[in-house]
Amino acid sequence: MTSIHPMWLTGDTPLRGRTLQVMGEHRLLDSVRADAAEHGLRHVDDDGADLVFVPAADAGRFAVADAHVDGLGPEGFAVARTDGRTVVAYGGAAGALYGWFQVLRDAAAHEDAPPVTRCEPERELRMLDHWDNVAVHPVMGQVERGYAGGSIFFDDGRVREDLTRVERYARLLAAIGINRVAINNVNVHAREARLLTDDLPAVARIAAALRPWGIRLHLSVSFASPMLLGGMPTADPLDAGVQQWWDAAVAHVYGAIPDFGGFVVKADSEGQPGPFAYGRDHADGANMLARALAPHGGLVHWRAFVYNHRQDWRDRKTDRARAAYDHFAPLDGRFDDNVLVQVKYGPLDFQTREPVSPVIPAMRDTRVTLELQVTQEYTGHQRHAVYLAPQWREILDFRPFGDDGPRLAEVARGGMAAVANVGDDAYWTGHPLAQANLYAYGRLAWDSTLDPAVILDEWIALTFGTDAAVRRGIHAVLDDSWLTYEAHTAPLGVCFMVNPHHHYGPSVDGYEYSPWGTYHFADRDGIGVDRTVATGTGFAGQYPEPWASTYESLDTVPDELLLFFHHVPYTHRLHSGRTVIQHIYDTHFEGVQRVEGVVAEWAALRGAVDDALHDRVSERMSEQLRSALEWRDQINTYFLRKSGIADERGREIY
Ligand code: GCW
Repeated sequence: MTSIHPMWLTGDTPLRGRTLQVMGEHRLLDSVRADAAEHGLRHVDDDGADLVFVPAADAGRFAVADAHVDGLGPEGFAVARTDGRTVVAYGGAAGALYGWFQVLRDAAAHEDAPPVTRCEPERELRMLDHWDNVAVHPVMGQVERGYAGGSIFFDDGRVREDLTRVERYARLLAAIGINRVAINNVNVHAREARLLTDDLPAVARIAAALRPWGIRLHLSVSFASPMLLGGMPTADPLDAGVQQWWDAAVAHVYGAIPDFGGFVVKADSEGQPGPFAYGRDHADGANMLARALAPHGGLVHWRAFVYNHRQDWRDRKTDRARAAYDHFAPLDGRFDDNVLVQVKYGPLDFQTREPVSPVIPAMRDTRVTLELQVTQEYTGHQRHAVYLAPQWREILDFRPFGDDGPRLAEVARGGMAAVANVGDDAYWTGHPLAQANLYAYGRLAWDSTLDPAVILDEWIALTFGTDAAVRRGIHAVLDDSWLTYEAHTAPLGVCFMVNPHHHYGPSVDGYEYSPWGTYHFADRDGIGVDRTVATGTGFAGQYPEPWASTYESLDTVPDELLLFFHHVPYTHRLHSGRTVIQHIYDTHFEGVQRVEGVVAEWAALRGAVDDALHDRVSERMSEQLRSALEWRDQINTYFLRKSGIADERGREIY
């Protein structure tokens, strides 16, 4: 194995040399003991240790007040600091594990921690989905939308023999509270389908590498498995033979992996098989799998990413943004309890800026899982430094029913999932700073109210230590990076404008005459997609109030989403006071200037961080700057030529 540059939890902590006592018996407590030993703590067997882990029920013995531990759930913990001693009272063994990582976080920060920290995850399901292929796919490679090398699980057609890297990964994930990992791509090709059957012994080895860190393994499966693997003539979910096939397959999986998490399914989507072929709907399909899994405690994550990807661009009625709602909202209430309908945060596809998907508030009687994308498919392929936590916070903070209603984080009751961004790259994520996104995702899945800047502080301290210049510099690079990326790419929520297939770099009309349903309709007079109820596709009407009216009207639609909802003339004036065309020019010039500033900030950190890491980031940054210029010039030129309206400030456009 090539050397791995660790992510967080790398450095020495001031805990080295301290004594530790862990009370209780459980394999997760053994993990705490082993990890603490690795961090230089010394185990002792008396009550005098510096750091004590104790079941909540016995915490009184260490003078921890009942109020701090009352009702702690299985993953909850309280850290109490008294007289130079730290006591972690845990609800269950997983709570001890998460408590240990809290202690490490606090130690890395070198700041005075509060006397008591009580912590429980906001949601039970905190998942990462890998889009890793077993065999190298001719177009998509080893990892679909992966920008960090090969897969840590698979190598050219098989599960890796050496899973040391997976063990390290699992520990890093435990440190951010992730407890479920789906190991393979939702596009399940013929080779990958066999993970469910022939490969079970090897999959069980991966599960064994994840288990010590409290992580359950999930598999993406093909809906057509009974045909692909079982030689059956059909995969009809209402067919008794098909149901029996799944029952047996699932029983087999649990024989090999007793704590198996369940299935992730992409059905009737972008060419994947599904229930539509048999005239059945998605509830029929999902429930059939759910019933096979239920006796074993397994779950089905059933994706709502269903739309017509063979659309005719001439047809202005069909709107891809509407599709998930049209398919799924009518099924609300019909899904079994162990089905989670997994919905991408926006109605299209992980764009830099989209409104929140209306499917999530529409399905009040369904456990909806919010799906985010950590891998930077549409945000610069881990060549651009783009910190996504601010975007995720906006999504999580969205109140679908208005100011008095709950946040999206509460409405999506089925937990959180996100597409992973790591690979076998020496820095795990290609761009070393992209590690911050993985870190932030885990922390927000645990507590969606954490401040992105505070999360970044944690990551910096755990990864680089407490040097103030490093901390300031990385904040300068990352804090506003999402808005910077938005500034120099597709304007005002219009989406796409990327190169087809790989999705990197500008191509204003790349998808304009394609079957994928992602259009912007720019002509000489204006741009944008009319999704109003009054004159457009009606998508705005899929929202509950107040949003349906807010998005419907030009008077109230937020500037950043204007072109997602409306087709307007270039001379239309935004709430900001600028015209659309001037906004396009200004933001693209500003965006590039901001990237130039970021490059300078990073250059100033030479010598303050490891040289090789500095080189890697610098190399990515030259590409980020080149790419930002390319975006600026193509977008500005395109709209100058279309509109014939000059830049008020007379800057150079081609
Ligand atoms: O974002 C798109 C990607 C596909 C992906 C699909 C999905 C796994 O371009 O590569 O397929 O979404 O989410 O299923």
